[in-house]
Amino acid sequence: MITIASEDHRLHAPKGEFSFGEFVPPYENPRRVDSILARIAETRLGPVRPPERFGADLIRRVHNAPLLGFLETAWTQWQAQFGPDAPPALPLSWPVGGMRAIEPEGITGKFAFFALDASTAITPTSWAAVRSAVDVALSAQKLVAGGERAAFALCRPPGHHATPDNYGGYCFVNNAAVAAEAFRQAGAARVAVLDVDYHHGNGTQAIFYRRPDVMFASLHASPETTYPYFSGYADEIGEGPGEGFNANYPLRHGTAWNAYGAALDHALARIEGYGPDALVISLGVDTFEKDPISHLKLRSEDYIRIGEAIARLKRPTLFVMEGGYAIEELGLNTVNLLQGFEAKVG
Ligand code: OKP
Ligand code: ZN
Repeated sequence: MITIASEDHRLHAPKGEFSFGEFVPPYENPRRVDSILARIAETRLGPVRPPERFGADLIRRVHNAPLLGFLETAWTQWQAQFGPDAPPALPLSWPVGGMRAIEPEGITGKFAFFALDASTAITPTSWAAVRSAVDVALSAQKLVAGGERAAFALCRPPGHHATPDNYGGYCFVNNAAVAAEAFRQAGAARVAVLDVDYHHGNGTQAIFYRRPDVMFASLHASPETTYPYFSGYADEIGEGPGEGFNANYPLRHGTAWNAYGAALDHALARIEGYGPDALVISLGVDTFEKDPISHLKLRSEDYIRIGEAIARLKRPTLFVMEGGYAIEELGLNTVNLLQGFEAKVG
C-alpha cells in the first residue's frame, strides 16, 4: 500500500496541553509519525511519497469562513496582544448554554468562541502543518479515485473533531471529511466514513449530519464518560435528508475484542447495505489497551482483524490517520491494521 506523508507535520509541535488541571507535554506530537514511518519501513508495507499541493476549495466546502479566517491569523493576533514571549495560545472560557454566540473582536474571546477545549494549542507554524495534512489526505484520495485499491494518508495533526465552525481535540481541519468531499467531486455518488478512533468523530458527524450522500459510522468510547462528551450517542441517526445515514456505536470503558468486533460487524453491515462507491477510514488506534489517554482494551493483534473486516467490504478505501498515543506501539498497531487489510485484498 502506498503511504502519503509530509515532513511539514513537524511545524505543529506545541509545548503542551491542559490535561486534568496540569499543563503537560502534548500527547499529540511529531514522534507519532516517526513511530508509524519506522514500522512501515520495517515491514516494507510499501512506498512513502510526499503530497501534492491542493488549493483551499474543498476545505471551504467543509468548514465555514469565520473558522478558517481565525485559524490562519490566530497566532499573529495572539502575539500582537501578548508580545514576543506570548504564552501557549489556548482558550480558558467558552460560550455555553444559551449565551450569545457572537464572534468577539478580541483575540482571547475568539479563542473561546472557536475552540472546543484547552488541549489544542496553536503555534506560529501550526497552520502550515494543518494545510500539509490536508494535502496528504487529498493526495492519497487522488490515488484511490484514480484506481488504487487503497492508500494510507499519514495525516498529522488529526482532523475528526473539527466541525464546520470549531476546532479542538488536537484537530483543526477535518482531513477525512475533506477527502470524502473529494470523492464526491470525483464522481462517487455515495461515500461512507467509518471512524474507528477511540473518540467520537463529532466533527465528521456534524459536517455530514443532514446529508444522505455521505454516511458516517463511528465506534468510540461512550460520551457518558469520554471526550468529546456532547456527541456520539446511539440515537444520533442524522437529520432531515440525512436521517438514517449516521450510525454511532458507543462502547463502555474496558471493552475488548469480543464486544468491539461485534459492533464493528454491525457498522460494516450498515455500510454494506448503503453501497458506497468509496470508503474513508478515520484510523485511530487509541483503542489500544496501553493507550495513555484511553480506556478500551484492544490488543495489537486485534488491529489485524479490523483491517481484515474492512477489506471484506471490497470498496476503494482511503485510510486517514487520526489518534493513537501509545508511541511505542503506535506504528505496530497502525501497520497491523493496514496489513490485515492487504492480506484479505491479496
Ligand atoms: C483526539 B483524537 C487528555 C484529554 C484529551 C482531548 C482528546 C483528543 C483526542 N489530555 N482530550 O480523537 O485521538
Ligand atoms: Zn482519539
